[in-house]
Amino acid sequence: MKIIIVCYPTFGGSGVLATELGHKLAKKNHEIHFIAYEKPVRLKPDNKKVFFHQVNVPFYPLFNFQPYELALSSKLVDVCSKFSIDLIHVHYAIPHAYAAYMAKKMMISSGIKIPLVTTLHGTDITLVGNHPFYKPAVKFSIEESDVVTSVSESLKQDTIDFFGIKREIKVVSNFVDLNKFNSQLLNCNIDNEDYKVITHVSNFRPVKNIRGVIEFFEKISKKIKSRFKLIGEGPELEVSKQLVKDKKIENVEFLGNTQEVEKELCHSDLFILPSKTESFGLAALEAMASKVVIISSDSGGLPEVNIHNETGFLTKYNDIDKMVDYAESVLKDEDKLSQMKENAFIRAQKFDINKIITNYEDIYHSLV
Ligand code: GMT
Repeated sequence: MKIIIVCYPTFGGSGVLATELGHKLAKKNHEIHFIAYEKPVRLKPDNKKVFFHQVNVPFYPLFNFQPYELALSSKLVDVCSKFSIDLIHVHYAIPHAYAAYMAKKMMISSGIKIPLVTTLHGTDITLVGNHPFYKPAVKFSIEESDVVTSVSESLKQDTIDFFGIKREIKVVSNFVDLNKFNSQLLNCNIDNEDYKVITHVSNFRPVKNIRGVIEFFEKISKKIKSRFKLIGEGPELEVSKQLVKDKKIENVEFLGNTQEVEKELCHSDLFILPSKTESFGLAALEAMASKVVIISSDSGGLPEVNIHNETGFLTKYNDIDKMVDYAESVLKDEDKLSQMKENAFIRAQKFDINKIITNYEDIYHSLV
């Protein structure tokens, strides 16, 4: 099948998931055309079945805001006709689903009918999408897509509640490529020093509760000899670095964006994700695939991924003291730590890309 994937090209979860989906589909012999404003960060040029088409928005001084949706829908029409595309799959509703709806309409008038699949990822519904400035357009494009998927049951429910959507929404969870996170295949040398490694991965947006992340390490490092690795970049990165400096917290490393998060996770014991809202928590799933215990808030779809007392611990939002207590209990007990690490990996297998991808392929086949 010839499929267009529209996504954000950044390190954010939706872009990462869309790119990994495209790679896997290409390995299964589909022809994949990525469309974005830049080359997606995880896009690998190693498959002849993968193409990238950049959306350019020419600057014109009359426009206060350059019309990205317009350029995207024109690019969609162009790529569909040049490559005889079978289906468009957009990731993140704003503005991708809206632009794709317009492209579809434009093509119908030339006798071309292309189905549209929209995958909802999280903040497009829980934070940005339901703002009154966007809500009618987001609701409309959800209702007009041929199939809508959401990455968790929780996000599906939020979509129904926030937008009053009555149409079917299929849940297709986030997935992980287990081979990529296999410490043996990665030749991961775990040193036997007597400190524990704690990791956080995110795009440092306010929703990730970075202050909570730092407070957690400040407190746990007073109880357990540990090191902290923070991976990613975003609006709260500089504030976080300053906070660590001001509080004189030691053994903290900010690693920035990395293409090889697996090489950091394979040395980790614990992963901290105290987000205010999290539709699924792909970063936590990738940590679980690396046999890392998760301490997270119980918001959104996190309880569908991290199982309390089994793969890690869940607390109410911003209950950092409770998170520290749980972390201490597991980091002090080697048997419990190895059991929970193993449990995390077993749970991650439920979200193996090879299982989940067939759900998307079934959807595509039902439409084409
Ligand atoms: O985590 C982010 O802030 C990025 C965001 C995105 O859409 O790029 O991630 C969302 O989508 C991921 C992939 O489906 C989910 O695993 C994340 O939980 C979700 N983030 C939030 O809901 C905050």
